[in-house]
Amino acid sequence: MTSSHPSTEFSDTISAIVENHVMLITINNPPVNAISASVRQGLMAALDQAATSDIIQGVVITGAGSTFVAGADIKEFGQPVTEPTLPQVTERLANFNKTIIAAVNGAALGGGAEIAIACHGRVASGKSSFGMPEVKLGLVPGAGGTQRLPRLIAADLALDIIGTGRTLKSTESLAAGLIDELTDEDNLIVCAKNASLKPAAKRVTPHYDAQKFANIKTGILRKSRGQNAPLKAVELVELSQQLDLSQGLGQERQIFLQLRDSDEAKALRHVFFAERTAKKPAMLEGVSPEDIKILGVVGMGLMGSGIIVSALNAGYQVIGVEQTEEAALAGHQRILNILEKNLQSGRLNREGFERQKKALIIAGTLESLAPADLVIEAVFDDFDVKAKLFQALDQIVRASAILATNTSYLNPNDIAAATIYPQRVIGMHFFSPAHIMRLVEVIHTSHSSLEAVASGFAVANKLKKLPILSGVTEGFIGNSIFSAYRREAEFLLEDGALPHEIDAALEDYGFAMGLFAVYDMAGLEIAWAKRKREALNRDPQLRYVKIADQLCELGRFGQKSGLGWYQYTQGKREIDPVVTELIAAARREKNITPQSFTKEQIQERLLQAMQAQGNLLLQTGIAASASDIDLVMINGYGFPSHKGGPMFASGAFD
Ligand code: 3H9
Repeated sequence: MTSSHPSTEFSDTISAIVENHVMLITINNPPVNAISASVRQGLMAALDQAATSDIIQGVVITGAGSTFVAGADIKEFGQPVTEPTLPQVTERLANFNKTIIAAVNGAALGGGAEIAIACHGRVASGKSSFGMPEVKLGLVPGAGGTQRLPRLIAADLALDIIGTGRTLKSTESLAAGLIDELTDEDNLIVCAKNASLKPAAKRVTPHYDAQKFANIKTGILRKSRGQNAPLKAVELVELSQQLDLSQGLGQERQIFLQLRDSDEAKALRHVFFAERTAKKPAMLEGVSPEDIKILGVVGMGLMGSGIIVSALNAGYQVIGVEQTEEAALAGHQRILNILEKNLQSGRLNREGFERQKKALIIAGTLESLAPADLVIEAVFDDFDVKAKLFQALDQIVRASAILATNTSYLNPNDIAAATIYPQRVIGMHFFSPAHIMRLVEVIHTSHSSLEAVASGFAVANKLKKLPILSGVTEGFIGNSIFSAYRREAEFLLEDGALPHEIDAALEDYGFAMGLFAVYDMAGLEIAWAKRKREALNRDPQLRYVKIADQLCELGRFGQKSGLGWYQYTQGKREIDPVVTELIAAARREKNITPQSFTKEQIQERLLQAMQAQGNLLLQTGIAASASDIDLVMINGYGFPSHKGGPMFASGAFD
């Protein structure tokens, strides 16, 4: 005989229905069922009823929609803590007097994963995933995750999940022992209900591989670069092996609360919301993008090949064009090599690999681009070359197809003006290697139609990139700020700092590598050629530092020539007295008395230079928001995300 009661609302986000002695609690807090105060209160109220009811023998918790629970409500983090807290909720779940099963219907992240592992068992559908991404927000799991996960699955894997913030697919979760049963979506609730009517399984903490644990720890510490949260995550997982559960939970709470109010967490929260805001630019509100199915890419060098790989990954049909057979062969091979690598690493399965190979057509003539809906050019950065190419495409592709230039420094307004339909020309400035780097600056020229811009934006989104809108100015958002930063670093050289001091200050701030070391790695000759081209138009009144030119004149092109801003002995970077003397001579020539700078002073000057340029871009409408500028510098130029970006770090959001 079945018995059923009507659904009860325990809060505006929690409802429950009792059927056949099982209470099914549904968390319904769109869009991602984040754990707000209302979710916590509702859960506790539902549990109160389940605890005392004679009818209820088991409890199932699930999420409405396609997510289980995406974690604590990040919007509540700046505010005072209200009870019941999430640790109180998970503690109640773990110690509940009736079996509680999580029916994991989608992503269980952060506090969502903590709710799931506090339950006595987990049944999940193929759409589920598990992760504790708190370190990416400058936090550690704060509702038992650091203590319960290493007791549920091998501690080395728990450390990996907590310390890196990576997400496990359902099959990986099953293999790890994180879930007990994987089932069809349609059977999820029935299976969970059945499980809830059985006594909770007795669990033994699984063994783990101490060597693996040590290796994972080393990897996390190496990558943390000035961030505190990953170090604390490691510390807490280690403590889970030393303390009893309640002591461990006490430590976790203390550390979580300290981190929650840290500058690192504030900065990373800013980045989190900046990314979500960037997805919906005000300029494109209500504008429908064109339906793009076939992408053309002209130029299959490093950049073009990377763009093609991203497009194939996103499921586009791609036509790649190169002028010579040799270049086409080389480009094709480069693309195949990347696909092979993706296949070997498991990022791509055999079926996907074959599908992607088939979706690519390589052609030797522009005429083959006739069916393309959007053509991206990635040819030599020269105005005549690009203008002629677009003029030729005007005669080939249909009038509504979009033409995107990948230029870094040319003026896309001029390129557009050289074509028959300038309104369909936009910029899509990819960063190299384009199949890896997330950032794409989508450039609206003074001629671009909003539909063309929206289409470029939508394509970049589909490529799983981070598109940021930019107006037209020299270097767009990123290179324009980078130039200001580079210029200031060179002023600092003349004013008294040495390359290794500036680099040390930057690395201390959180950059993976200092500016001068990066220059040496990338090679100095391309920027030198650009400076020589610009020399005629340079305002002689402006301060100009010629040390970089002098290095190139001496044949010091960076690491590959063994000499650059540093000298390299067997690949090892060392201070070079020749460079120190060049700098001293530059100071003497300008009568500059060198000062000594602390690393904080160096950081401050560089930050201020970036911020001043950022403000200029905002005033002129080139950048839509300060948070867009932050995202560009973090995702394209190595600015440490845990500092929030140059605008955030210099107080633009205080
Ligand atoms: C935590 O759990 C701490 C605990 O250990 C301890 C506590 C004591 N809160 O990304 P989308 C919003 S820390 C509030 O575009 P998708 C988001 O802002 C948390 N809001 O969708 C956006 O809003 P809007 C650990 C959130 O499908 C909308 O949802 N958890 C939260 O590409 C859609 O988001 C995480 O770090 C949240 N937790 O991706 C997970 N999450 O439409 C963070 C999302 O107004 N979330 N929103 O702009 C994610 O990774 C992705 O959002 C997810 C969906 C994969 C869930």
